[in-house]
Amino acid sequence: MALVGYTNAGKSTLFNALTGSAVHAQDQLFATLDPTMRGLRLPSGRRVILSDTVGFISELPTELVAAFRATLEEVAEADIILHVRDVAHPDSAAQRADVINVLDGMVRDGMLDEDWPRRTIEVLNKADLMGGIEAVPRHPGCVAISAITGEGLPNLYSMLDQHMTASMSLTRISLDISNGAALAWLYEHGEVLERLDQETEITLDVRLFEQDRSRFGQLYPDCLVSA
Ligand SMILES: Nc1nc2c(ncn2[C@@H]2O[C@H](COP(=O)(O)OP(=O)(O)OP(=O)(O)O)[C@@H](O)[C@H]2O)c(=O)[nH]1
Ligand SMILES: [Mg+2]
Repeated sequence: MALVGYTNAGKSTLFNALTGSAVHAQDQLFATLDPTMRGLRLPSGRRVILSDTVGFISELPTELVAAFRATLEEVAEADIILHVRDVAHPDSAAQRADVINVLDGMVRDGMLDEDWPRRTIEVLNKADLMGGIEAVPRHPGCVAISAITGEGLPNLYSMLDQHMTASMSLTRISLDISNGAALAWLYEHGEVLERLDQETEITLDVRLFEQDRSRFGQLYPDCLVSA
């Protein structure tokens, strides 16, 4: 899961609120220079890895654009992208368009899959400056929060869970009982719903993201994978 957004939108503050870590949050441009990753457990018990990224900005000099996009590799690999927006900012809509432009540019350069909007949740941050989450106009696929006060975070958590369930598919996998590595991989990357241990093989019903399903097929071609 990756956080993207215009600079100063509150990505690092949200990162801290979700993971309880103290990544540098500052009211200045480009407070985050290096991407940072951290694991967290959703209230549902699901484990996810969250990465903070550098802030986007309009009018980035052309020669820096490629270097900037290269820092966003985590975004390309993320199953879920959280687009953090400062809804209280007067240029909020233009900032949103700038971020979308950068991501579309990555698609044109072959760095990002064109299905990124389907993997994206818009997080309307700084709702406290608008008088609370109820005062923020609602759109489908968006959730209003305040990373500072924590208001709206339960809604974000449940949206994440819904999104994850919707974008994972249930897969039946059979593997040899001696294939401990494949078994461990599935527990690490998927949600094992059923497991049947037989004499020579283990059959599992696992919920996996599409990307992980194809990764599993490449890593363990000997295992039988069916829809
Ligand atoms: N009022 C209010 N301020 C917030 C909220 N979230 C973040 N901020 C403030 O906004 C400023 C920027 O926050 P950061 O978390 O550093 O923003 P960022 O998106 O990580 O910025 P870059 O790393 O520079 O791209 C800080 O002063 C935060 O305290 C919020 O929900 N409400
Ligand atoms: Mg930051």
